[in-house]
Amino acid sequence: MGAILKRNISATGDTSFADLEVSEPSDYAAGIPAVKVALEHLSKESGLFRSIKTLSRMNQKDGFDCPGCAWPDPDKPSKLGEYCENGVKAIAEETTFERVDRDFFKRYSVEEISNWTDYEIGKSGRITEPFILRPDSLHYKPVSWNEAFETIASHLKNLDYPDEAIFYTSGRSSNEAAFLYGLFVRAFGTNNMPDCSNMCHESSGVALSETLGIGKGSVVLDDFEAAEVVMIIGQNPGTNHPRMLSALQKCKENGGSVITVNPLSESGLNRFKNPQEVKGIFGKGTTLTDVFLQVKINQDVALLKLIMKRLAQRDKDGEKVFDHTFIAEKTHGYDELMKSLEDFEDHELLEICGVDPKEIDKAVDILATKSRIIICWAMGLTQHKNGVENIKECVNLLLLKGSIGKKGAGTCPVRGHSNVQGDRTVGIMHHVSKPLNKAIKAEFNFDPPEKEGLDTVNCIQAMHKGDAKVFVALGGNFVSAASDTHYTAAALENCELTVSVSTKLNRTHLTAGKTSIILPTLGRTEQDGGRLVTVENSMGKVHQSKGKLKPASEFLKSEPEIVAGIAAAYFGKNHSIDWHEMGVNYALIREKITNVLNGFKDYSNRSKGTGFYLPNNAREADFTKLPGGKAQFSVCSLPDIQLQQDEFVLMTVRSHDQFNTTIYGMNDRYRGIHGERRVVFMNKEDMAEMGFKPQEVVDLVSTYNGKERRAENFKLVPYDIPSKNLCAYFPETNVLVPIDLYADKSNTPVSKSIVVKIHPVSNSF
Ligand SMILES: Nc1nc2c(c(=O)[nH]1)N[C@H]1C(S)=C(S)[C@@H](COP(=O)(O)OP(=O)(O)OC[C@H]3O[C@@H](n4cnc5c(=O)[nH]c(N)nc54)[C@H](O)[C@@H]3O)O[C@H]1N2
Ligand SMILES: Nc1nc2c(c(=O)[nH]1)N[C@H]1C(S)=C(S)[C@@H](COP(=O)(O)OP(=O)(O)OC[C@H]3O[C@@H](n4cnc5c(=O)[nH]c(N)nc54)[C@H](O)[C@@H]3O)O[C@H]1N2
Ligand SMILES: [Mo]
Repeated sequence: MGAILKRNISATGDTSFADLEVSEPSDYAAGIPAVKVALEHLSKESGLFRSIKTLSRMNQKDGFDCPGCAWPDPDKPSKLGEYCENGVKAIAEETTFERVDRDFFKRYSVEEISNWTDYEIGKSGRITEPFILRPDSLHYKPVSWNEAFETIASHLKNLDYPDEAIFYTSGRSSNEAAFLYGLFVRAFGTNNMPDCSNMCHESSGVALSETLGIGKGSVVLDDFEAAEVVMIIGQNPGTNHPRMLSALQKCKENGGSVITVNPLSESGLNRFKNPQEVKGIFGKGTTLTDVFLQVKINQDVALLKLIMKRLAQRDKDGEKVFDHTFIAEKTHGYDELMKSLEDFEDHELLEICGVDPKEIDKAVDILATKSRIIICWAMGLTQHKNGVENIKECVNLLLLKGSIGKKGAGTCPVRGHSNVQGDRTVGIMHHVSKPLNKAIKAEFNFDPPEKEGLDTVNCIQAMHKGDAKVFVALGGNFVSAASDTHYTAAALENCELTVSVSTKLNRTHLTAGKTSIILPTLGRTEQDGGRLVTVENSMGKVHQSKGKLKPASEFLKSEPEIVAGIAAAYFGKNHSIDWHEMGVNYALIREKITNVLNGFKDYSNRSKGTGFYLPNNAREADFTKLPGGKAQFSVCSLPDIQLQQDEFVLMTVRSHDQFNTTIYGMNDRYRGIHGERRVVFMNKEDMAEMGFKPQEVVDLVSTYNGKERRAENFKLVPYDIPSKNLCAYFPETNVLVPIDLYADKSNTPVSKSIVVKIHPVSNSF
């Protein structure tokens, strides 16, 4: 009999709340505190001298791409490079002095580590060599690279069908690593390639492909300087894309207006003190938001419909509000859209969205008279049941104004991971692309599988049922990022083998399959034998990234080497693809990408310096690929949100001190939270009405489809949030997101609209 592992799936840590301090939310972002906090994080993790050297290399032409978010660098970077507080924290995490080595795993069993919080697990440091957890063991043990690759290959060979394996990708992998991985998975014989995008911007991809013919945004960075209006809806750039604030500052300096749509008044969108300018350090900074539309969670469609109705009325009254030339030449479905708007009464829409009518008047005035409009959005729109329609409604507004395919205007889905967009471009997807399959066949002489693969939600269900038995992850922290934590953990533990290619330890390594292997890899910042890789930013520009620091351990391999190692072990020496050579020679991978995909001509050369843009039909206002050769208006319905008297809608968001499941620290400075993450923001009047007290300890309970899901021990914090809405941090609240509740068409879990009840905890004080 083997040893039995008991693993804690969602350790809560100390629940005394002794360190929690609540203050007023900040009324500005960045400034001196941002510089101070950034440097504190970096010098604590990796020493001051090394920190300065690291920063001088970030986002420079010959340096490395920031491993944080996907916001683009300016074409002419400043001497200092361009970085932000949270980019620096991402670097600090990667360049830490702490190590997860043989001694570490000898000292701590998997069970012990699983009782730590995600913060504590992450802080244990960089993984130094491959480790294996065997079925009869309570501890990870060192394993050679060779044995690790052979073990993976033999598990893959033992499967009855290739579709019994799952190959997940997070969004930090380079184009080279992702292409090679996608090639191996297809050669192996499955399209089971879920990725973090499934939980992220999948709704954007679906909505934009159907309406504009490309699943990516249409703007470039310079468009922000030329825009008359930037609308930021369901996105918190002050925390998640801080470098975007400089672009908004330029827009404002050039006379543009910013309209913000959010249930919360996020500090980063109020005022920005640019730490790279003297006036940003000593002055008052720039006011960013001109009009704040405080919408109820997931009632953006009602708000957008109301705005469009009001604009349509003014257009009918003879003001030149809509771009009728553009509508006639470039779009389809205008009449249907106009007619559908008549189904709704203004006062109903107003009540549903909950926004102050005076603020809506201001927004309508701005939108009526301007035509260069950019709409930016992120998870506040995508992670709802109707995520796809949320985005289609934004596209409707842009099309009415002729705001697509011209300077200073367009769509801007702000991407998450630094190369999530590039990974998709080079072939990480569960859908079948016929042209891609054809090109792969022509170049590599094998038939890629033609059956659709499983996305994130579907692959979890398949592992849970036992239909999938091997799970391989190129980066990421699957168990903590995905919905329904306990269900997902059970799904992973049901696998024969789980494999994680990782830089740092995380909970997925602990909720592992019967056998589990951790393959440690180089981070973005680290030297890769003089080689460089390429990445694509949120605006479709591809450029190089070259690590500069000494690797965390001499035993690490790069991601392409690891993928090649698995492929070579699986296919053996005499396969028609020379996997070993591909893992060594990244220029060869780039040549193959050029041969297989459009837009990569002269790839290696053109990615030097500031890089090159990939083709983008929406940017050129070319809709010939769409039905009738036209961009498509959509008729969207209002979401169906039915709440009982004691029910609330909960959105799960990021604090200022985390990158997804990596917890940098315990503060959320801009929202006034210090020393604790287990808090729930709640409307003050709701609190009084329900008889709750500030800082009362409660459980959050969801009862979707009759199944109870509970997140225990949270403190209620009174906050400026619409009535019947709540806000808490992910990943602690992922236990509440039902596995079977996801967006129509995109299957994105509904992490931003979970119906919950609040249960008082008897021992609270
Ligand atoms: N420092 C840092 N940077 C990051 C990340 C990180 O964790 N840390 N994560 C990266 C990733 S992968 C991603 S995808 C992005 C995420 O970037 P964001 O989408 O900005 O991240 P969230 O914290 O999920 O914030 C969602 C915002 O939408 C609002 N919101 C929620 N529901 C609604 C709604 O129904 N309507 C409207 N209008 N607004 C709503 C919330 O109040 C919040 O301001 O950031 C990337 N960058
Ligand atoms: N409730 C709720 N759930 C959510 C969200 C939400 O808003 N609310 N957001 C969703 C979104 S937008 C996303 S994108 C997903 C994120 O899902 P993931 O991408 O799976 O999660 P991350 O936390 O970004 O992954 C962190 C891990 O990646 C590894 N890592 C870091 N750098 C590298 C590298 O360079 N190479 C390799 N191989 N590994 C590396 C480290 O081991 C680290 O522990 O979460 C989703 N889950
Ligand atoms: Mo994301």
